[in-house]
Amino acid sequence: MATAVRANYDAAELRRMDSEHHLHPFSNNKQVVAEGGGQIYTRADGVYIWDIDNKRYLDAMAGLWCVNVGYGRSELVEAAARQMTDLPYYSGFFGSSTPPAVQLAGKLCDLSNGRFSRVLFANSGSEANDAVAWLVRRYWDLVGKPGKKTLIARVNAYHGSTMMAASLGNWGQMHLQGGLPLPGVAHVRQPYWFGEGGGMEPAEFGRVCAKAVEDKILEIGPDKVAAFIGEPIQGAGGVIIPPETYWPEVQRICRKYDVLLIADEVICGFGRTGHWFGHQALGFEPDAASIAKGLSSGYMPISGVMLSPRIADVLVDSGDWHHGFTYSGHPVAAAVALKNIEIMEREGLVEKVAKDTGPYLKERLSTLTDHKLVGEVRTYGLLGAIELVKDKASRTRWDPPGTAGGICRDRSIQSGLLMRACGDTMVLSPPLILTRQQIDELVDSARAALDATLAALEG
Ligand code: PXG
Repeated sequence: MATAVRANYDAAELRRMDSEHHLHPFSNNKQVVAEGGGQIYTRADGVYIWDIDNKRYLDAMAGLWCVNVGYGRSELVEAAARQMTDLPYYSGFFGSSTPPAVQLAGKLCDLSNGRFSRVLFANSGSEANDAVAWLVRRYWDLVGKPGKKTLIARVNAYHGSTMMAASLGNWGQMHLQGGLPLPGVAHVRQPYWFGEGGGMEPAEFGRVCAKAVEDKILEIGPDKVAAFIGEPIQGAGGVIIPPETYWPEVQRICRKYDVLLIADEVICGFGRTGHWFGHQALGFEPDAASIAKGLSSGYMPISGVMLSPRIADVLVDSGDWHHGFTYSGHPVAAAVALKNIEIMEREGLVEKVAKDTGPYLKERLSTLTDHKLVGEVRTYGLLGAIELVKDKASRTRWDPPGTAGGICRDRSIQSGLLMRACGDTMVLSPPLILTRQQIDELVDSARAALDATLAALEG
């Protein structure tokens, strides 16, 4: 376990270089420069992380929704070191392979309970979604339906930052800033009951949102639609948990029109929902799934596309497959992912989320609904959302959006709790090792941040 950091830098110099040379992803870089550099973190252990000034935070986001087994896992370091010593790199191209890549592919298919039979590896969630778009289009070519090219996704989805992944997503300013979407992508409404359900019961609203998928398929023409893609629970969109009716109905519609169903499991996979995969929790059976983040708990970059036999067998039978990245199935990343899964199994982390900490987080976080700022609290496994509204009864939002969320995030960080704001929704995705005591600590800190936010808004 990491206790101290080897300080081979000068903090002031590091801040200066950050401000002068580092273009931060997804950041207001002007503000970073104005503040003389960004927030620099130097070490972490369990669910806690320390910044360069040695201040400790409870990382309620597990990095960016990924450090599922928590920080400071020396077993993962050893797995990486061992693999680097044996064979630091070889590719999966031209029929080659390495033991960890093979073992990981097999293990992942086992975890899917037979739903998936093959895995194509990549290095990030964005690459996985890019690849899955390529792959489903190729599938339809091979089965003699080359017209089926369009992918349907949802508004306020996040699927990544490559040109195709950002096209599939429809989040924040990405389309505007990237000159997107690329052709062949269409969007439908999201199953966001609190924000858009109006007077409808959740079950009815779920069916209405699923019907939007059917309407879009019919508008484009079933012979032109390749697939529908969605996160089982939208993450970056604000932890949007669809009504129970939604996914089974979307699946029925996709089957009816022979449209492939893709689950983006980048956040929902690997125990986050109390199941190995989010689709198992939400009750649907996708034809393909993209995975990343929790696959290696973020210790190494690795992602993949899991394929059902329906797609996999066609691709295999077709012979040559012209797609891949130098680091697809990187042996060090695969070795770390394998060890990460071994840790999750050995410590029963998925069951722990399902039976113990998930229900406890639900119970404790829902106590915040009495707060004047809180319109709704949502949880599923160890995913949580606290949605801030201007007026509870009418569900009136903040104008401009993010007014309350930005303040709450800053107050929360100041008090030592790392929470993220998606607009005015505070989101939580803590490491799966979080204990009941740490859940209490998290909820107490969140309430203090809400109080400080209210004071700032009313002050
Ligand atoms: N799909 C989903 C569902 C994601 O959440 C990606 C794909 C892309 O993965 P990569 O590895 O290419 O980043 C993601 C990533 C946020 C935030 O602000 C969320 C993500 C990434 C960065 C920030 O909540 N999710």
